[in-house]
Amino acid sequence: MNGAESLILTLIASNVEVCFANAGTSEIHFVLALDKIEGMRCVLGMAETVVTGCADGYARMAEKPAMALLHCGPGFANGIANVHNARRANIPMLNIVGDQASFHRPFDPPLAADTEGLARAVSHWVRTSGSAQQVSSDGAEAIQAARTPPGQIATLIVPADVAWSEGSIPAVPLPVVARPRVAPEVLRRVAEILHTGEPAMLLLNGHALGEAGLFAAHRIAHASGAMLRTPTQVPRMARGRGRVPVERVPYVVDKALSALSGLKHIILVGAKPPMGFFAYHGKPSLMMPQDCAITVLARPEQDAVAALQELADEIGAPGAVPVREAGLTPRIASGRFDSEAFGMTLAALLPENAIVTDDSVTSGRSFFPATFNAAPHDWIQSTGGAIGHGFPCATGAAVACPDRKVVCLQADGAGMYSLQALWTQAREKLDVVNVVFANRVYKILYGELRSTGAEPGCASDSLFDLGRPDLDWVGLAKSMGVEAVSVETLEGFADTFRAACGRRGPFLIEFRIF
Ligand SMILES: Cc1ncc(C[n+]2csc(CCOP(=O)(O)OP(=O)(O)O)c2C)c(N)n1
Repeated sequence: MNGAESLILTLIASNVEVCFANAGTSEIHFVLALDKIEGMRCVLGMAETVVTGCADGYARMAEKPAMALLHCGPGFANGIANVHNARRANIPMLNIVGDQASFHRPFDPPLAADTEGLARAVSHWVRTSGSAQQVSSDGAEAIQAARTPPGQIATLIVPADVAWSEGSIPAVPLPVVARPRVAPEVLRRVAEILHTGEPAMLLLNGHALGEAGLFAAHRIAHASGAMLRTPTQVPRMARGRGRVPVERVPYVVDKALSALSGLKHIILVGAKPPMGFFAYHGKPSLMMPQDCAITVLARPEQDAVAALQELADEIGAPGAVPVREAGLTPRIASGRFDSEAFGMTLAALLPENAIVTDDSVTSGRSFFPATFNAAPHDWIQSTGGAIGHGFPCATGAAVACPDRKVVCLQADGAGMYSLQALWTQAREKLDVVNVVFANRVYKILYGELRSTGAEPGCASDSLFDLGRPDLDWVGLAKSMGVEAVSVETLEGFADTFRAACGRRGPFLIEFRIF
């Protein structure tokens, strides 16, 4: 068999079941291998940022990598923003990048690029496979690297002659590395801090945001009085009625400083210290009191859930602590769009066990507290700040979880980066309700500009206003095979969303909020 075939067989044996792809000539032998070998679902993304965003959303929900098949350096480069988002969320990602045949590369053909250099910038593990004999074991190592906690980006570059050469055999899958445990002395040290009674906060991230981790953290908070928070954006969080409601550290520096004022200790549980997204003149980078100490309970790759459970036992927290309702009561609101009112309306209508992908930028600022009491669901955000994550992430999540309704909350400017994902949703008949917040501006950037004390001028209006011509989201969606409706009020949204949730398949609601 050839290198491409042995690699595909190795991936299938390693439980990689889906290939999100945008292939070219250098990947033709992979496509031929996929034609010949059963066991891999192939999904086309009509832009590489869709392919990598789908692979990210899939892995967040399936908790294992898909294969992202990309074309040469430029194809990989097109997908980098969403590889970056996956890297920032510690998501397992496996990129297979086809490239120039090794004997052809010295002629410097048009698509030759520093593919390794591009890959290295965003990957934890990079290799260019040297031969057909080697490529399957390279693949097994790449999967193992991707699945190494907390989740890594592995990029395997395969020259075309490595893919087409004969004499290869599949490799044996490699074991998945377990999360290392937190040392008992670290648990004791954190327990001592909590026993002092000084104001403390547990900052939770990664797999600590699953139901078990949140519940253990809740026990600790109950017994010690410590506050619980997540970072400003969450990679995936179990939320809704019966789950522990935990607020995020606010995005705006002054609001974060006020929310965390008075703290003497921040205990990191798979999280980084609370830094601002950006620096602002005269404001601190770390959004916490100057005399607050930082202690690490669990690094991102460690078993934070076990650490939280052991810490709860160590401080004598009761095993069963009722979860109190927090946040707002779900209800269908009426009138024009308002972030909080929309959140309450969504909370009233969100189907049980839904997956929410949130790339809603300024429109979504109040969604979190407003949806604590929705039906149980998972909430996914981009933690890398590269916008254009929502549509593809929702698409990949829907491939991973065909029995769950996916709700994609998408700002319009960010949505334009990767709207081709709608076509993939239609092609694959995925069960996604997309909600586009059409304010027809880059609102956040107007806000950043005004916060300097300036008023927008001609240049800022040219750069931050999305009108002239106006985007027609209903037309865009329909042209890609997705049914769509435009609404202007919360009651209109509620009716349309309810109907969209009552049917299967992709749907788009343009919420006009200009
Ligand atoms: C890949 C990438 N490019 C550019 C930016 C800079 N940026 C941040 S927010 C934003 C505009 C967001 O506008 P929109 O999605 O319409 O949301 P709104 O601010 O209107 O709520 C831009 C261009 C970014 N964060 N990521």
